[in-house]
Amino acid sequence: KKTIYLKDYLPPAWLIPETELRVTLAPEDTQVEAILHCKRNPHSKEPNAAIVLNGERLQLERLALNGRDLAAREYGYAEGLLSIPVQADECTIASTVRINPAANLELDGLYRSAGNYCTQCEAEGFRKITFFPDRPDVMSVFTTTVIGEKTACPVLLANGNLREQGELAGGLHFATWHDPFPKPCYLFALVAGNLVALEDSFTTKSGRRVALAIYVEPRNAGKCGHAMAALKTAMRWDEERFGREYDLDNFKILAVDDFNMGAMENKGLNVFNSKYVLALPETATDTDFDSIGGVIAHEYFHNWTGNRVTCRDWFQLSLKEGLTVFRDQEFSSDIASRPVKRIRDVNLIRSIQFREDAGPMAHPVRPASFVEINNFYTATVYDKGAELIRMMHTLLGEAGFRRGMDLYFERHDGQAVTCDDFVAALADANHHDFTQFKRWYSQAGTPELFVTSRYDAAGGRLLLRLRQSCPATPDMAEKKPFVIPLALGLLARDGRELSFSHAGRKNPAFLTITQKEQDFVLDEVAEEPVLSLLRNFSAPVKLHFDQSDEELSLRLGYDRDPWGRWDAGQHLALKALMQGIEQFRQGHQNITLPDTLKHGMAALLDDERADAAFRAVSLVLPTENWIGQQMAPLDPEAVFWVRQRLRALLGQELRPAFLRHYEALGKAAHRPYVYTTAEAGRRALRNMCLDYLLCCAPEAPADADMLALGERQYREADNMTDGLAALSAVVNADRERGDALLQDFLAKWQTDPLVMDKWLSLQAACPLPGTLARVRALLRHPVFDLKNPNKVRALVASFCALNQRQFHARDGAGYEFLKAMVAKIDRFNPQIATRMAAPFTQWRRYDADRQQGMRAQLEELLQAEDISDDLKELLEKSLW
Ligand code: DPP
Ligand code: ZN
Repeated sequence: KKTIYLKDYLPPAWLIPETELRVTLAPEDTQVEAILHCKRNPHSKEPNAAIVLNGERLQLERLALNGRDLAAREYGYAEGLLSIPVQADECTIASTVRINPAANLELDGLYRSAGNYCTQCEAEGFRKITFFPDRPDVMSVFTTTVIGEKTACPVLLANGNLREQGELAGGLHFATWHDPFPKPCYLFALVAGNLVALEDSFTTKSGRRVALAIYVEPRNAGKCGHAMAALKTAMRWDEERFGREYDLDNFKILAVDDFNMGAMENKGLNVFNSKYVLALPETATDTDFDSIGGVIAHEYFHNWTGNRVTCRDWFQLSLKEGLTVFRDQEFSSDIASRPVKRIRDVNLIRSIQFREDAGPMAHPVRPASFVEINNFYTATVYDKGAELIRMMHTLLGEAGFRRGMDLYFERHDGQAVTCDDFVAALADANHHDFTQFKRWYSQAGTPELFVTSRYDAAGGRLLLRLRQSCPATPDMAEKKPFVIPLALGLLARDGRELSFSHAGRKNPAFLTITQKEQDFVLDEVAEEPVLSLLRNFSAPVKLHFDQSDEELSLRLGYDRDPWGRWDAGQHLALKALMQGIEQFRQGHQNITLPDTLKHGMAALLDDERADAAFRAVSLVLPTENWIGQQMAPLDPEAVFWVRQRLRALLGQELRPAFLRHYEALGKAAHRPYVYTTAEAGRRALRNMCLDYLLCCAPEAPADADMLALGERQYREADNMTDGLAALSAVVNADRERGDALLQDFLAKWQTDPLVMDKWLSLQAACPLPGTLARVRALLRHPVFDLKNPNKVRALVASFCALNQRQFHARDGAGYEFLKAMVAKIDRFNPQIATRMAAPFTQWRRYDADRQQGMRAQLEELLQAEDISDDLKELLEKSLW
């Protein structure tokens, strides 16, 4: 497969205004008959072009042009492209192909999960179902007839509204679905099988009734209530916040256990990983409940941002993903805790996206080239993409942003467009110039912002000196300055918010940085302030600004921006961690806990003004990933050791406080379990206390009383949140006691695949010695299945990406394990294999031995025969 470039984009030579499909299902031999109504594109730059259709793994039985069968010499077929010369400007192409869904283990195209049929077509799966111009700028009105056995497939679904259904000879039946909205084929979906549905309805703001249904295997009936409630909340929210109403007669969701991604927004027929649908208090944690709400909303919001207005080409993926992530973030913020949502999202950006941006796979939010598009469903395209939307929202304000969105939909409904078109709509609706801002779309790498300040007491002025730079990335050496909205506030030494003015404006929420070096003067500053910079993480940059422990403590206690409080705490902790790491590397194991950190954390724990969820998330020390990014070379053992040691010290030295809150929060519990923001927050804080209480220094034995506390919570829990938190705390503290609980958990839940994912993941993430041997043994456990992506993520990714201490063990056994897994999985599911290989891309950040260890595995993988294009792209870019 060759590299393709954004600059080579050409409009399609042919359009397909209408498509008729007739799919006759059989596990190993499904027949797909397609009729494509084709028209030359008046905007094409190739006036006499042949019709070119994509097709892979298809067994072609018949090809006809305007009703006449074509002989093999009348068309060409090579490397997945079928080319049919046509003289006229309009024609009809009919094809009949056969495919084998049962053999489809890459889970791309039409495949089987638990005996049911489903499809995944984004990005390029439709070409594995039938011959078609498989590119998002060819939008077609689809009419789909699904034919299946009445007994095996009582339910037959496709996109759109039901037009007809009935019986056929031989125990078969059919259903014909018509989707009136032209769509690219990546949004096509077909579902069939023995399914049951939770049904409901939603009345739109204009009074139309929409039938809602969530389809699952019969054993999962009764687990869809939360997903359904979330869907209805999301539908209402999109009407209220963005004025977007749903457009079909029905909205259907299918949940399957075998799915490469989280979920897929096919028009009117979303297909979901069951992880993001199924939930009962006994089987799902509060975090699961949260993410179900977020993903249901995300896919639903795609109906407008992705489906009604779609992408011109796959370089524009962030057009729909960045924007839809922004929308789902806003949804979650509006229905639960805005600060906590922001903190979680920023943690993801710093831990995952910044690292990606600094590695060999770095790419701009709108990539300029790629080999395999599946490799670009990344934190950069999704989450940094959402940060770009958020910055534009900041620059325009809520009302201006909404005006821009309205103009975007007005201009582009029914079209396949670009990120430039989106930004132009925001700009035109507000007469705002985003020309320089757009560098965020084309320049990869994380900008660094260096700030110094000087207070001029006589003039009551604060002078800010700012400098920005952006490291080189593999695709680009020199970066031009970015537009950076820097939100800020000033604190007095007693914690009050201080007022100031800038350029004649009173207390502006942010300054707009546009130059490489830029000075700002803030006036009317009554006393020397403590600065709160980058409030609410107003731009995805690394901020370098020296603040003393005292200043950070003040912000941790009093910053009016909750994100700023959290960030100050992270900063304070990071200073302690880096100091400890320095000592550890010099051979000292007796790392001590700085008083400022201890007192800051203690005050936060006791701060009843702040809600419990905020306190819980703010008590978490910086992630290993984020700490690791401050080090060169990265020493994962030191990072783990010192972080764990500081956690254990906090747990010991603040034990009375943690115990007091633990007891009080337990008494305050609502019984039985209810999932509400307040109750989830209370559980989060209580479980955070438990986690600290059970935390012991590396290689030190756990405290017997605290272990007993964890065991008691495990036994008494009436819900998965509390049960799993206790299980995890005990497992990480003590092998033997952990094993006893793991046995109990297995016996209780072995028939529930999603709960077993938790069981696997917890064991793989355990930092205690012996975990790799455990993981290897679990590969042969009956609940494990290498063909199931959730299982692979639970075991392999939890070990290789979450358990950095054991994965990076000096003997290289972790590397050997990952290589073997990647090689094995790549033979049947390249997308998952390539995702699993991600930890190897970071090899250059480590010491010479680990570098050598990882590099050798990358080279070995590359030398193997027949590796997928997906994996090959990752390996070549990593080794380059
Ligand atoms: N299904 C994936 C998502 O919604 C890709 N579109 O992000
Ligand atoms: Zn999406």
